[in-house]
Amino acid sequence: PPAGPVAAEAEDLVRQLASEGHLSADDAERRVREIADELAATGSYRQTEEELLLGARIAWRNNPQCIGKFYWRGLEARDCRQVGAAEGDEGALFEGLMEHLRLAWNGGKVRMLLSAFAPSEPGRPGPRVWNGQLIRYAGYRQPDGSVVGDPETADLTETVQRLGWRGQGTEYDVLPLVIQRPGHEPRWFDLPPDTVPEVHISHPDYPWFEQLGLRWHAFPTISNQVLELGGLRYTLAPFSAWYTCTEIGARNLSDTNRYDKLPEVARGMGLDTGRDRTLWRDRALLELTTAVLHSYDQAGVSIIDHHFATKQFVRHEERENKSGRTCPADWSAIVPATSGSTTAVWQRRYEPTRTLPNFSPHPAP
Ligand code: NRG
Repeated sequence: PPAGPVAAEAEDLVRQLASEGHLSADDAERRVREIADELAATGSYRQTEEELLLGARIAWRNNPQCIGKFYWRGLEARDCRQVGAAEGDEGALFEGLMEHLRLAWNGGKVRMLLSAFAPSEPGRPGPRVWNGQLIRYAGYRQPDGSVVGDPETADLTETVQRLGWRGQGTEYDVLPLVIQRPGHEPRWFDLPPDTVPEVHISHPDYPWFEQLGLRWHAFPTISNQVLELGGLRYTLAPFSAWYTCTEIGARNLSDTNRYDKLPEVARGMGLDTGRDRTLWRDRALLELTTAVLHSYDQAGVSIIDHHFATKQFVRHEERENKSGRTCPADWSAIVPATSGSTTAVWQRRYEPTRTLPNFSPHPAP
C-alpha cells in the first residue's frame, strides 16, 4: 500500500534519531521497514520506549512556547501506554495520573516528567482529561458576574458541577480530574490531598502579607496538549516541571481576569490606588512576585526566577546553534511577564517555526 502520512512521520522520527546519534544508519533502515510492515498489517504501530522518550524530549525542544528548554535532555518519561488497557476503566487512568503527581513532586525537588498513556489508534482516539492542568482551582461564577476562585476554570467548574461534583466554595478548591475514554461518559475523581502540594505565600519583609491568604499549587502539570510523535497522537501525555516565579506572581495571582490580587497587595503596602500614575500596580506586582519566590524557597519547592530562566534560554539557543539547529521560539511567550527589558531575551528575535515532533493544544472537550 502507498505509504501514508503516519509512515512518513514515523520515518522522519527514526531518521532524526539516527542523525542525532541514537541509532546507526542500518538500524534506522531496518526500523523504518519494520514500522512500514506493522502499519500495513495493523494500521498503526507501537513505538519503542526509547523512541517515546527521545521523541518526547525533541518535542519539548521543538516547542516554541517554553522558556525552560535548556533542560530538554533531562526530561524523564513514564511509559503508561498499558495503563487502563486491561482493566478498561477510568480508575486505572486516575491511579496513573496520581502516580505522575507524586513522582513529579519528589518531595519538593520537582522533576521534569511526562507520562504517556495510550495514543490514538485508527478509528479510536486515545483517552483524555478535560482539565487543562491536573491540579487547578475551581472558579465559581456568582450571580453578580464575579468569580470565587480561578476564573480560568469557570466553564470546567460548571461542567463538573453538572456531572455531580460539589466543591466547598472557597477560593482554592482543587478541581476533580475529569477522565474520558473514547465512547464513554466522562468520570470525575477527587485528588487526595497528598497529591496536591501547595505553597502559602508570605513576604520576606512584610509580615502582613501572609494574612492575604494567597497560595498556589507547587508545580504545573499540563494536561491539555497532545504529544504528536512519529505519526502518533498521544492524547493523554501530561508533563510537569517547576514554575518560573512570574507565572504565579505576575499572572495567576495578579491578572485582572484571574485572581486579581494587586489591589489588595497595594492596599497592604499603603499605596495610592486611586491613580494609575502612582504605579501602584507595578510596585504591587514586584512585591507579589518577590513573595512567591521567597515562599517557594522557604518551603523547599523548586522554582526558577525569570532572570536565570532567560539566561539559560540564551545558553540553550547558543548550544542549539552549535549543534546546527535553530531554536524555534515565540518571543511573546519567552519574554517574562515582568521586567521584560531587563532580561537576556528582550533584544533578541525569534521565529516560532513549527516542526514535528511537537505538542499541540487539545481542542476543548
Ligand atoms: N503558566 C501556567 C503553566 C504553563 C507551563 N509552565 C511551566 N511548565 N512551567 C501556570 O500554571 O501558571 N512546566 O512544564 O514546567
